[in-house]
Amino acid sequence: TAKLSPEKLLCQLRDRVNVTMIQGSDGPFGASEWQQYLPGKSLSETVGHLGRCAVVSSAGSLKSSHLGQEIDSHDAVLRFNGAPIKGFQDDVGQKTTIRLVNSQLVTVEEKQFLREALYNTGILIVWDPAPYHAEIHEWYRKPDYNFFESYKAYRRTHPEQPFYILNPKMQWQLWDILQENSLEHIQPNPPSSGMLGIVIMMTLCDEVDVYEFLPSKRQTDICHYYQKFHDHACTMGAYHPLLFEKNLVKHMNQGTDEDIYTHGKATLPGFRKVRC
Ligand code: NCC
Repeated sequence: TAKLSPEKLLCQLRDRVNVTMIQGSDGPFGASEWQQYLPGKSLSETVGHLGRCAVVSSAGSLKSSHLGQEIDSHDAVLRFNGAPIKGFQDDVGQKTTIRLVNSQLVTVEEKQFLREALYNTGILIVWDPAPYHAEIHEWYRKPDYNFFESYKAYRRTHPEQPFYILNPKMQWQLWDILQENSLEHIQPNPPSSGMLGIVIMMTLCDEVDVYEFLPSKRQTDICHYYQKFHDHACTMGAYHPLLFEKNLVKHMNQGTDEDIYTHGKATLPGFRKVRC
């Protein structure tokens, strides 16, 4: 199928991608043992009405960007996985409102996850690469990474910190739109944390500035701003359909190409501001 106009695409995202967090009413999570763990308030109640928001990718191209002040000037900042702030404030800022983590980190890196102070700031959201359009029950029995016990352990030690589980339906609703707007077949793997975080912020904020998701002139094979590791796939994608995600964001960008080139910055409207 042909690509939709940016306006139509924004409407599709707004109307077809249901950004919800797991609640007690979601099948197996209604069991009494879960009641004490899931946050009482919804995510939008917890964050309130947000104006300008920033999404900070973990790309190596953030290094020496000096974007810290600009990023912190936003009402809310979303970061990913283990992306640190300490020692990198000048480039990535120091505000963290939401941290989106994948279920691999919560299980495989459980020790660090439960111990490191990095995770204790802001609101946590975990997501898991569930099977394509699986029912909640099916996913619950067979998550990609069984992070549920680790989630509970974290909730027991940090009961006051809001910590949500993303409803996995969202990632496949988003994937369907990615596929429909690409001329090639996309690998049937869920979108990256980056793309999920962008859409989450579009539901919460009036405007979303995304940093170094579309790479700037600082583009590099260095995977993360906080590590020495080189891998081209970090920017272009291997498991995740990252290239298609980036094309979609480029297509919807309301900022200038100059802002992408110099600041790695793309600007997207919040869904509240989209008229269909
Ligand atoms: O690397 P990762 O992602 O934590 O990065 C977060 C998001 O930033 C964007 N990004 C990152 C690097 C780069 N050079 N360019 C980018 O655009 C992407 O949108 C990315 O999603 C993930 O998506 O959850 C991912 O997580 C890591 C890893 O699991 C976590 O960092 C925890 O250690 C994955 N790496 C591996 O499994 C080895 C990565 O594939 C995806």
